Parts: sequence; structure tokens; C-alpha cells
Amino acid sequence: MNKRTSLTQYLVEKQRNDNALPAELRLLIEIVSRACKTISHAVSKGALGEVLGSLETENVQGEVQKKLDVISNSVLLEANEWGGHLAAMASEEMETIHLIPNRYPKGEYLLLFDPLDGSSNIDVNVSIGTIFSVLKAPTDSSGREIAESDFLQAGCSQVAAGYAIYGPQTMLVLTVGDGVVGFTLDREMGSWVLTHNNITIPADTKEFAINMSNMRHWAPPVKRYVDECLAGKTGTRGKDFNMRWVASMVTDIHRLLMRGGIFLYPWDAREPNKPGKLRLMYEANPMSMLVEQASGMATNGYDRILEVKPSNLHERVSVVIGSKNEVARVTQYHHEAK
Ligand code: P6P
Repeated sequence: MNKRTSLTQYLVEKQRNDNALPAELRLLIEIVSRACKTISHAVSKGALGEVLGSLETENVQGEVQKKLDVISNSVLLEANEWGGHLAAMASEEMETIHLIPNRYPKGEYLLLFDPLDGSSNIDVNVSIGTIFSVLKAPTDSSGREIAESDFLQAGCSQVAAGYAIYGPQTMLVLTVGDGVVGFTLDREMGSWVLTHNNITIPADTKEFAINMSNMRHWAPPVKRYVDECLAGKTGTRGKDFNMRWVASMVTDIHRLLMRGGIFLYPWDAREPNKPGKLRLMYEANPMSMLVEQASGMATNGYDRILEVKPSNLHERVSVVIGSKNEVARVTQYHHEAK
């Protein structure tokens, strides 16, 4: 049997060999990975676990909360409170930041997460996932209470990012800033096994992901790009394209990390005051770090997402992400239309 590398061994060797992984960051990743195993177990129960369906409550986004949204959020909070590695947490499901209770020691990292992305797919058994982003607390924050403003750092400040995808396999995809690796959950042993070393996105693709029902609301550069894809061999692109839309960002991004592709959730005229639907801090930023680390590209149509300076914790952003040459093309179309 091939020698299998566990997540723990991968992290220990990275810490020992490259000294690129501080002990507290290694602990953080191991704790988050353990929480994702717990979430995977809850998700996999489905109707058998009485975890399906919605609650009467709405989250800060004004979206009806699913039972599993709240369960997943609680799992991540409880798993990360006591370890001494975090200064605070922030979640899509919580309006304000979550401070570490005084009974526990505090660390130097800030953890942000979308505990269960793609919630609309939960009740219909389509892949969903957990997205997480890790920042360092500002050096001047030691000795004082962490504030929301301490989280408002551009995505290029992230020290780690990743997601777990709860699909036919449960996988953990991770970067600590030197490439992207993937681990598959061995349910019999309960361990994460390294199965994808050095994930790299092809620069070109024939596959685009966008919610086509919004076509009449798109800005001209997006319409231009998608029309060219639809024209296929008969048009300027000279090749046919395929389309996918799972409506779980984790799943659509995982696919393009595995085989290339471009994912777009752009600004549209339905709510013109919103830059887009997806959230910058705990969806677009972690995914952009992963994609750039895998030789892809991520912009808001005009600028690199990782350089967007956040103004609030739950702000939204337009997202164009994936195979470098396709994202560059869409971004060029936006600049030409200015
Ligand atoms: P739509 C899920 O709710 C999510 O935030 C992303 O995971 C996904 O890409 C997007 O929204 C789907 O949005 O408008 O197609 O339902």
C-alpha cells in the first residue's frame, strides 16, 4: 500500500522543514480540520439526523438560516474557543465578531468562516462546504479587546485559507501561502489523507460557471464574455464551451481547482447598490488566495480581489475567478468598457 501522509504529518513536516508554519497556526488548522470532520458527519446524516430544514431565524445577510448553518457555526465556535490560538472569530452567520471568552487564553490569529456555504443545496443533497480564512491580529491589539476593525485587512494579508467540501468524498483543500494541497477524509480511520499535492489550475479552460438566469441584469463586459462562450466554434473564441452552475461556491471553485474553469458572480442590476452577492472576507478572499496559490487569478472585474481594502465585515464583492487567461480576458473587457 502506498505510504499515506496524514494532515498532521504534513503540517509537522512543514513546521520542521520550512519553519513556515508557526505552532499556533498548525494547531489552528488541525482544530478547524477536526471541526470540519464533525460538520461532515452531521451533513452526511441528512434526514436521518433531523438536521435538515430551516429555522424561523434569518442571518445577518437576511437569509433564512438552515438548521445545519447554525449547527456548523456552533461546531466551529466551540472547537476554536479554548485552544489559545485565536484572538477572535467572525462568521457569515453572526452580525458581530466573536471574542474568545476570558476563561480561555488568547492567541495571535483571527479566524473567519462561512460555516456552511451553499445552504440552498442542503435539503436536496447537493455538495456544500465550509470556507475559512486566517489573518493575524494586528500587533498593537495585544492587551486590548479585539474590534471589528482589526479584521478589516486586505486578503493579501491572509496567512492561511481553505475549505472543506462535503460531497461524494469529504475533502479539505488548504494553503498556508506556498501552494495548494488537498486531503481526503478516510472515514474508517477518521483521518485526513494527502491525496492532491500541488494543485494547479490550467491557464486556459472551456468551462464557465455563472447563474445564467441573471443574464438580462449583467453589465456589458460580462454579457460580451458569456456571449462569446455561447458562440463557441462559430464565434471569436473558435472553440466550444461547457457551462456548470452548482450554486455552492465551494463546489464550483473546487471543480476549477481540479480541472480548470472560470467562476463568475458579477455585479448585476437586480440590486445595483450591491457590488455582488458573495462576501469578501470569508468567501472571496479565502478562495482568491487558494486560486492564486494554484496559479489562477481572481478579480472583482477590475482589480485583484486580494488587494480590496475591506470597509465592513460582511461586505460583498463581485467575483471573477479561475483559469488565469480567462479571468484576464473578462477583466480586460471590464477595463475596455470603462
Ligand atoms: P444563486 C450560496 O448561497 C452562495 O452564497 C454561493 O455559495 C453560490 O455560489 C451562490 O450563493 C449562488 O447564488 O444566486 O445562484 O443562488
